[in-house]
Amino acid sequence: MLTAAIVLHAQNPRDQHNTGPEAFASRVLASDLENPWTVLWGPDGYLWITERTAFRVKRVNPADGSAKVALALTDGYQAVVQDGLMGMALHPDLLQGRGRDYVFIAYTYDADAGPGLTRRLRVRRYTYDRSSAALTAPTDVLDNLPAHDDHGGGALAIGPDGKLYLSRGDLGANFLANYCMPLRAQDLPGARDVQAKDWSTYQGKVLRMNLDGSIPADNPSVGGVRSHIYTYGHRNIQGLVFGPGGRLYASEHGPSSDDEINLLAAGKNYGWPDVAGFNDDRGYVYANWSKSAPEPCQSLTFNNLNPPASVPQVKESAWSHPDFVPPLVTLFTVPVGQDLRAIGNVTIGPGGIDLYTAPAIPDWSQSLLVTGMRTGIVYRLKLNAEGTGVSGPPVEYFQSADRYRDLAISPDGRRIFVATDNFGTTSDASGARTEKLVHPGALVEFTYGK
Ligand SMILES: [Ca+2]
Ligand SMILES: [Ca+2]
Ligand SMILES: [Ca+2]
Repeated sequence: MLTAAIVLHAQNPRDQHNTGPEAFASRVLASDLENPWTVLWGPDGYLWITERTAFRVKRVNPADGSAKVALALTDGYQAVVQDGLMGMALHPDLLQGRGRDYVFIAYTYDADAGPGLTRRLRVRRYTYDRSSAALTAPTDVLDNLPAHDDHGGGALAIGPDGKLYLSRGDLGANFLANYCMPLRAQDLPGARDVQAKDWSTYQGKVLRMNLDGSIPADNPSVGGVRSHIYTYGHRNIQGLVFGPGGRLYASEHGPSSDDEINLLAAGKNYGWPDVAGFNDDRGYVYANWSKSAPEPCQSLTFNNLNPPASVPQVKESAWSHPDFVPPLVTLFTVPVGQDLRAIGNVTIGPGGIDLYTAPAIPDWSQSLLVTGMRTGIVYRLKLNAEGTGVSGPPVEYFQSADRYRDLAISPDGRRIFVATDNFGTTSDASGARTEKLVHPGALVEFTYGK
């Protein structure tokens, strides 16, 4: 039996490690952060961090870890693990003396002024005031975006086209406590919805907006309607980064398998929930709990991998769409002939994504770096020359019993800063599940060549 158990363990691709050879020194730069979510290297040479649960934007000095609070938001609402102050994007003109010292944030709030709760997400612009080192002059960009208690997306990026990109998750529909909530990642707005500013279909999407929140004239027409929707069919994207040629890469959570790295293209369909990862019938079948019949969904007990017969199930290969785009890579897909129920989840829990462009580390230039929250690993994925694919398997770095949430890279490419969750589940060095985090709520610095 022992031999069989070892074989099964080895079949989980998440536990078949491919560790990079480079040496790094590490130190904890800051250890008092409250659920950091986004970390960016700013034009002032500081690390700009959002604290999800504290609703703060902090600027951390990379020399000594000292922090200054640039913003303490007072009108947010946060209650669960996928809401609060999440995404942040720095305008490329920030601190360039061009009068556009803009910082954009995405956060959840309660749209019900009374005792009721109406969860929504808002994108807001601030202007950074250098003399007071504070974010001032709040201006709402786009609000009333659907939000819920799970799968909140929330990644924000500004493109070389001067547009804002925002990920919205599927709100956790058709899953766990929300198993009877219809999953709307494939739903698209009609012209009248857009006219009425009804954004209720903006779940499971990536949105593209002008800096004032309006719909860009060159947004794709999806299903015959132009809206904020840039791409759709997403489960939960928590990382966005632009690469050469204006290419936009996303890190997306899969269900029990098939976390994805996607190259986003206007108007395309990324498959969820009909397909997870590639259209390969491996480890995933779309079970639509809200359509259970004749037993109503509410009468059922949720079981992700064993839905009862009343729940309609559709194989991936029974679905096709002309605009479907498969991921560049998955982390990971269930091996051929293997059953997810036997090997366990093969997901990494992808958080943030960044692009390494410096020459400092040989062979690293034009690599995507992705954080694994569930594995405590940073994965490096080398892009091909065109940036349209990934060459070779992911290479692993920095393994620690930590939930690596997001990362930033110093401009010289010698230092990588990784922000960690304060609580949750990850893996220890043996791959075993643990909730004992080594560096909760921290910013850990890894310096190359030491
Ligand atoms: Ca309220
Ligand atoms: Ca997909
Ligand atoms: Ca699949």
